[in-house]
Amino acid sequence: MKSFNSPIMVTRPLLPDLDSINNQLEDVWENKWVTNNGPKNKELMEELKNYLSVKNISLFNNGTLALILGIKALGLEGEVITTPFTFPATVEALDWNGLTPVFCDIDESTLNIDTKKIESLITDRTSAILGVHVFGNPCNVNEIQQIADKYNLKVIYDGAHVFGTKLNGIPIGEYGDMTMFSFHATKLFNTIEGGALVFRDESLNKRLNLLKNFGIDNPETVELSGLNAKLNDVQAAMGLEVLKVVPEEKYRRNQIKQLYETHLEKISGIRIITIHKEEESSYQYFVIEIDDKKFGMSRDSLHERLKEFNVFTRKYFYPLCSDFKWYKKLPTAQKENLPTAYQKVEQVLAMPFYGELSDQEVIQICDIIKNLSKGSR
Ligand code: T4K
Repeated sequence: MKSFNSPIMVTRPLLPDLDSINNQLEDVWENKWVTNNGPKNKELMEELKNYLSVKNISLFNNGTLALILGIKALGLEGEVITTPFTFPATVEALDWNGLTPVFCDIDESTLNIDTKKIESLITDRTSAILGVHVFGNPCNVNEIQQIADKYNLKVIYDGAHVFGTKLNGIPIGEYGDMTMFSFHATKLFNTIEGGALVFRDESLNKRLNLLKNFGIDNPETVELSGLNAKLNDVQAAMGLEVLKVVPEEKYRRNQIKQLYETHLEKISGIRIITIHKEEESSYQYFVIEIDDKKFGMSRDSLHERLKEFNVFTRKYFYPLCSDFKWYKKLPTAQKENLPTAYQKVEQVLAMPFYGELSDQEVIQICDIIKNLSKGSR
């Protein structure tokens, strides 16, 4: 089996033509407004409102701070029901708000919060449900909303993986009270580091602007205790150019996805988790699940063996957040309460997935996997 000459990583940042960035930077240099809600920031905000088809948006210097301050703005208290199968930032945002996560098991098909198990976790301390659209697969938003309406709970989504996704023709940010998007370098749309909140209640705009700017209302009034979480104008300038190349990147990722499907679907013991319905998806990740008995090797072994061929997959999201040492003792963090999450976290593998991968490279990755599988031994 042929190994790659240079490493194939799980992703690569989408970088527009350098000349286009230089042109943008010339504007920033010219107007000398480089942060604190400058012209490029405002321009990006308008472009994103359009692209995401949303009314209310607020930009931040990363997705984690966006989520922390979004939760703060909503004034949540007590307990929040969430998933253990996510990037640490999701639950860390609760922690930084003094909230207790209540871990709910996940759906075995989408790997998102299992809506059938939410209701039994609700107590008189519950204030919200925090769902994550894991790997780009949307949560069961309608059922989550029904439960939230019944118990008068807020609904927040960590939408780090669903930039531009539509569900039933409706922009994903329209669901729930608030959705966070991450614009990190590893995301489909990036500002190197960055993030945004989209939200239903227009009056949150004022509060979020205060929260991300030290709580300063005007030069003589500090209204509340805030943080510094502003997206600067150099990042915004980058975003303006990246946004232009997103459609082309999505088109290419769709081709890569189809190529992976064609070659991996035939291999026993592999299930493709990321469905990516045409045009409605973010094409953020391409993720598979390994059934060790049928495949003939565990996910961990495959992950290690692929490195010998210079292919660097990722075991996102291992370990589960419920396994963090500061949450381990929570009743809802116990293994017996999270059987599906504990099973899936040992089986899931994120494959290299970015537009610059060539067809040949994708086919070679699939051939290596096929050759490592039981069927070919
Ligand atoms: N919620 C969810 C569900 C999330 O997935 C994330 C972030 C967040 C919240 C928080 O949003 P932010 O605060 O980050 O906006 C990466 C990202 O740092 C993180 O943003 C992302 N999720 C997570 C899934 O992936 P790592 O630790 O895996 O990153 P790293 O440095 O290992 O990079 C992954 C691969 O990307 C590298 O192997 C190669 C490539 N890469 C990366 C960078 C940074 C490059 O080629 N160039 C680069 O500059 O966390």
